[in-house]
Amino acid sequence: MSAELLGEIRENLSKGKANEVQALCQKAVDTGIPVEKILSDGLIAAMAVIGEKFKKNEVYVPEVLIAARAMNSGMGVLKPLLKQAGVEAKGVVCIGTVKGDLHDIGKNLVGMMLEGAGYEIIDLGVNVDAAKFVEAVKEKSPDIVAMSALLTTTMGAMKATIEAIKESGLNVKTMVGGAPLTESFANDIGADGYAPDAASAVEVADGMVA
Ligand code: B1M
Repeated sequence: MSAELLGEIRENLSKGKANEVQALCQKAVDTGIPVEKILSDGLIAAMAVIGEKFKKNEVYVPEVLIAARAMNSGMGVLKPLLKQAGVEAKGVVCIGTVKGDLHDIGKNLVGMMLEGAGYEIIDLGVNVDAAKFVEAVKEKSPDIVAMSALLTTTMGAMKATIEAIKESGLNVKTMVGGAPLTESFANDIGADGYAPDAASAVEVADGMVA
């Protein structure tokens, strides 16, 4: 029964059926399946499959966004119960698109995939300058600062942000990504990690908090 229900949650999430995922999560809770199990074997497992398919170009941005929306409606049921049960997020990620850059579709996708993988996401939005990242790290003590840039002209803002974080003496990992970036650029600016796409961002984050 429990395995069947979790399978139904995965199947409906992968089809982006938000209402069904929400109802099935509620049914799973009512049936007595532990909330952590519904999260890990239902929602997170399904998002991981979507992430892998996205990486292989078997599904595209719209499907990922629709699946993430379905995941969010399931999370609406689980979140308060996870809090009550004292279940900790895998890690906390402060994410933002860097100064001068207003592109947020990729950044949002990365945030959704990370959330789907069990991270708490603090979204700082777009056009985020170094001072705002530093302030967020001081206030929220995240494990990872994740920066996105889509313009060659804003890649330099990542370097400035990493330098500002280091100068402030804050102990936080930094991850960068976005279409114009390369791994060698990420290394040059002193980032702790680089991910070419949203699914890889989860792998990189997992490596950082392990
Ligand atoms: Co703009 N834009 N845009 N744009 N735009 C590009 C990026 C561009 C390549 C188009 C082109 O000329 N061919 C070009 C940049 C050229 C360059 O510098 N290399 C460009 C330009 C020039 C501009 C303006 C300057 C245009 C102008 O006004 N003259 C202007 C800049 C505004 C600003 O930011 N200050 C501008 C404006 C806009 C819109 C507002 C109209 C809109 C953005 C809407 C929004 O985001 N809310 C827009 C869009 C939509 C695009 C394109 C068409 C699509 C970008 C996108 O969302 N892709 C883009 C051309 C293109 O890519 N075909 C273009 C889908 C998204 C899922 O992919 O963001 O790459 P992406 O994210 C991926 C990975 O990169 C990675 O994972 C994601 C999922 O796999 N990733 C990370 C991203 N962040 C990550 C962070 C990580 C890890 C992975 O870790 C932290």
